[in-house]
Amino acid sequence: MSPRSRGTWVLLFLVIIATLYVETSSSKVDPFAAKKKRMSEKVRQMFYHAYGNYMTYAFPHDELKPLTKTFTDSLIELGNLRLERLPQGYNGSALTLIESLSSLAILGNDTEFERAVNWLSENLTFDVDARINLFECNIRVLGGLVSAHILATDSTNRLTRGTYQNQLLVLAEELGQRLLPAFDTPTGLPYAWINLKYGVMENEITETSTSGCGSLILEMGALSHLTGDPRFESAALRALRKLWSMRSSLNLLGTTLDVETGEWIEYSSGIGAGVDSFYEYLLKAHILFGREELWKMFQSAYQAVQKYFRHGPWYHEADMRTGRATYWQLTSLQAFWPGLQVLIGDVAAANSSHREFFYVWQKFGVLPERYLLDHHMLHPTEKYYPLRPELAESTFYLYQATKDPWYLEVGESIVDSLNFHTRVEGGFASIRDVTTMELEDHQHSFFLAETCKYLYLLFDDSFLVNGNYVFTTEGHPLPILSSWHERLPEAYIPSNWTVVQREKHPRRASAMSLQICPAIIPNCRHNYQLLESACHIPDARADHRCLVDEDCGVDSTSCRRRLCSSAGYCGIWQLI
Ligand code: DMJ
Repeated sequence: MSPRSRGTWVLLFLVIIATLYVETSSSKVDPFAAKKKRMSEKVRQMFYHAYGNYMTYAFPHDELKPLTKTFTDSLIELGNLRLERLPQGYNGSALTLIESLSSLAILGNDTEFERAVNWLSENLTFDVDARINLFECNIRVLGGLVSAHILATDSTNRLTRGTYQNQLLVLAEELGQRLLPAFDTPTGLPYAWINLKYGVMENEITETSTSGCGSLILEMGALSHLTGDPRFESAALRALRKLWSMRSSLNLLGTTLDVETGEWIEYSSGIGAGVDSFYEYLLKAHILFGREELWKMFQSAYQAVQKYFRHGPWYHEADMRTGRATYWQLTSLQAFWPGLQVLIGDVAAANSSHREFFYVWQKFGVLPERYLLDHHMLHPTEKYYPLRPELAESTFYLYQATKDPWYLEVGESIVDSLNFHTRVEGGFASIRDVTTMELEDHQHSFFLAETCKYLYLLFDDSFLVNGNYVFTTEGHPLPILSSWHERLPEAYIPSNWTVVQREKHPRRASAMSLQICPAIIPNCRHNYQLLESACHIPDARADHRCLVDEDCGVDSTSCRRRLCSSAGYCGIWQLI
């Protein structure tokens, strides 16, 4: 062999060794890297299929009708089941584009993000005769704008090429000012409806929901911090405090109330429709703004939920006055709850509920809107699935907390179902009836803001290395900044991160866990890993007996996990 060809062979050999080294070392870092790459690519395609069709057939109207390839100006319909008093002159506010901004940022699409920001800056106006739902407009439009403004000005991103001059914040502030008159009630509880041009209409409906009053603080608070105008945060905080003061002696709230009298209208409530994001915002606003007061409210509210609504892994509804069960129903919206539990470190409880929701997803192919647990049947009129994100959201949080690859399987199954059942040529269509899989001509904006985003983040969380974010109830990220905090929660101080035994690498503690229990209990009879829990839940009721260990929570005095005995009672293992 000539020296030259010997040299070629040596070079080839070295290349092969180097390639093998790179492959094995990267698979050591993450053995699921290839799957994640494939799946994140698939979700990216889904997002662009939904987005591209919206831009082609519906923009600048609000939402896409994917079957007929046309549009709906649905901002004025959201939350309005009776569709009464719809103004004729409203032509949409590019709702889906606004909702897509933070997803475009997460996907790293700087060009499209900038194009969208420029269009909105030049064309969007809120001086329109549109009677909108305060809650929906706040989480979708205000949240979308505020989050995108922060992302556009974040120096770690390069989403706009020096052309950005706070235009989104100007729009957000204008919208915030138009929303403020809704809070002008004797109680401080806001009207559910307000006309963007004319304010609260004469003889406006005075009924609103708990989430309608209690899920404004993230967006309004962020707006105050960004503009220096305290009115937005004060209005939202006043409403939240008033709402909390209306709780029963059991620390339960109802579902609907009258904003003028401050009286409850619907006393039954759960963790689903009309209430869900109230719980979510107590915790997330505490994380974002560091308000101790909100953490205390959340703790009491969370314990009451676990005590009065929980039945094993399921959650039913109960009367706020007596705690007695009212409706035994699983609803699609409840599936966000495990994600919230992850944020407080109640991972075991989150996992067991999440498994049940996924079981129902698998049974029907998607999550039906309402399932009657006591009759083992679908609700006769709520058999639909409007592309909701909640199960994907909880799957994302659980994977972040555990890195258990099973959640990647769940995510893949959700992606496959969505593509199989809901993808059409003109976008993604809602399902009208999960028993027949008949489609409905509507692609909700939250499919782009949340469903695609959480699925993408499940498989590719590189966006999160830029910093810590709180995701609003509509999936818009808001960064956790020390300057927005009255005091930084201890869990965010790196020197306070706990090290969990049997893990080589330090793991960041969950947001709240350090306030409650240490993560390691030495000398346990069984060497199981202790999952820290923020709340220590006593048995739900006298007759409640456990089925699995996860039903038992953590003992509040010893901070040790309780286990379920074979006779069905919760207890603590004795030390030996
Ligand atoms: C979203 O608009 C928000 O998540 C809201 O809090 C309730 N659910 C829808 C999507 O299902």
